[in-house]
Amino acid sequence: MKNKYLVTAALPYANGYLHLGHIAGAYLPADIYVRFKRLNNEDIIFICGSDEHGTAIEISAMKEKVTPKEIIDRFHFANKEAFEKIGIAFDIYSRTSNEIHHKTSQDFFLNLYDKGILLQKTEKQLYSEKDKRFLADRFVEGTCPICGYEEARGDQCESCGSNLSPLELKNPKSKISGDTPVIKESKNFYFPLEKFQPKLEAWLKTKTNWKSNVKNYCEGWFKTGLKDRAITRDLDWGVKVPLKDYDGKVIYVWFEAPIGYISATKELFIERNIPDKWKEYWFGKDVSMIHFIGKDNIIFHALVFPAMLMAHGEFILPENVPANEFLNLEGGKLSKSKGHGILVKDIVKDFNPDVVRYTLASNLPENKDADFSWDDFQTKNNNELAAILGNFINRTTVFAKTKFDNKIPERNTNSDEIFDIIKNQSKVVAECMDNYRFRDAVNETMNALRAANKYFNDSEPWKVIKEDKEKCANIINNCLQICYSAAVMISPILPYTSEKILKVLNADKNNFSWDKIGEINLLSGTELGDNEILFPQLEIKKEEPKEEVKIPEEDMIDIDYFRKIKLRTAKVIECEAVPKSKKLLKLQLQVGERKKQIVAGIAEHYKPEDMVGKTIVIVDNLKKTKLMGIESEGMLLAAKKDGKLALVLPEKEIPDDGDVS
Ligand code: B3M
Ligand code: ZN
Repeated sequence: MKNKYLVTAALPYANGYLHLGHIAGAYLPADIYVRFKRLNNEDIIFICGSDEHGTAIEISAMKEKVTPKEIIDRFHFANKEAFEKIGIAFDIYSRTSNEIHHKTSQDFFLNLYDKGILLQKTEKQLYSEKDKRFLADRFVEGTCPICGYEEARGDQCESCGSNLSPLELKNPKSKISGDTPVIKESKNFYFPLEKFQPKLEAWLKTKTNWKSNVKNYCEGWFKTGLKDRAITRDLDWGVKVPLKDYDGKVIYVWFEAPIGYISATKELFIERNIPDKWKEYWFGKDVSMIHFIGKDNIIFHALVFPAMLMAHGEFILPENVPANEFLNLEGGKLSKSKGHGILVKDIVKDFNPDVVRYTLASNLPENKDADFSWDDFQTKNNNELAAILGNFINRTTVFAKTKFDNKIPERNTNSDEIFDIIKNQSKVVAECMDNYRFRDAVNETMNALRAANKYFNDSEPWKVIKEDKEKCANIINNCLQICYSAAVMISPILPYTSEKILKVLNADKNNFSWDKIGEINLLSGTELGDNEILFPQLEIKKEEPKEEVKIPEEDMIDIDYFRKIKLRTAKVIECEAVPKSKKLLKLQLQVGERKKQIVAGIAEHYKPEDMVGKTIVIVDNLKKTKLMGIESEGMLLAAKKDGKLALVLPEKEIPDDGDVS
């Protein structure tokens, strides 16, 4: 019998904000599972952190002209806070940029290197003389050899979806400097995954309880045949390869990121002042290690990382990898990269985090993609949380308040059938939890609460009180005991609401555990706390989709038409107000060798002295005209909206007479 749990949730990249797709994919099921196990007094640790290496982060930094450190700090802290707000209770939220992680990954790498397990291959790679570096994956752009798309990345063409290697790109260019790279040889390490296939296959055969989506996926990989994988890269940002003569190389992010689970466990127990205890979890045969992930990470957690652990020896292998499918938003895919997801940090600002958890948990993409919609969110709040759970707690406590002096009334029977119903239901829920069927767990939890409401209705305390106060006291005592059971039972899914119920019951969290469900836990005579409406009605206003603003067909011009308009830079050498005009300024311009005069309607926004010295953009070939009797030989460009006006100016210094196109 295993009696310890090591639960991990995928380390999110620290270059974007978490959205609901992430939460439904990995973190919420993991958190529900861990909270449930904690309630059963299991010895469990819950590990996560930011994945802070990889080219995506370096590219983001480059685009924003900041250091990668700035990017990872921004997103690490933002995501840590978002997790806290939505109630994901990790034991540690570490980061792979930490020293301890670099050291742990390097030691792991050296262990395999010393055993002679790693392969070395010399390969041709793109190198930029100008940038003085190799251009891995996303650091090059060029024409896709398959579809001809001109901005294909070195690892993938976004237009046709083909996987590419930088060398396949036609006309490659550095994304850093635009330089045309040359081909240079470079030596890198490979992990011999192919050799591990038989061992992995045998091991996976023993995992009869794994979800079929995960097993099928792995079997698909076995059929194609596993390939050796490069585990070092010619990059700057990452964990340095700990060997002489390997300057300028780092360990591939997907090799070191899962080792992050180990580093974070070490860090956790350093924090707890028992620095050696991490070994109990990573080496102990009595430990179940469970990796919660989204489906795009299956290969790394179900095949590559286990093979790495096998190669290293000593470490335990995962007991399960309950990967989820994807969550769609109102029909379209929720994706960080596409940027149209609902961000965790935003939704928890506007709504009760438990309602978010509940909506996601009751509809997790466990076996197939699922959908999040605001309609569903509102329905879940109003018709389930408020109508079933909120209603039961509220009607019970209000009854006690008005009829029993806001105290838990005395009971004079031991138990009642309703306790058996609730206890049985807790067993059904536990069975779902143990088997990673969290949607079912939510549904069965609600069934327990439906039974509780039915008990209240069938017992008719509002009638009984008129005839037999003692009997009514029993009913209400029962209902309050069930409120306590409900607080325990919902706590993995709705941790904030559970706390609120305990407050209303004036009960503390001592002895809070799963086996208390369906028992008598509250003392008669206890004064109740203030009641509160747990789930106020929600009415989410829908934004009407705006009609796409289109330029009318008859307004469209072709390129030849546009080319006739000669736009040029010009320098303002003199400027004065036009007498008797509020709007007009007269400008003298230098356009290369030429001088010209224009009259422009900008006097309400610019003073003459502001204009002198500016390089502006003009329509140079406009026919002469007169404004208030003054000749104007062109027109300057300015943007105008809502009463504001701003000149269109070149973004950096440029001589006059420059062609603008
Ligand atoms: N950072 C990928 C992701 O966020 C990756 C997971 C690492 S888990 C070791 O989807
Ligand atoms: Zn393509």
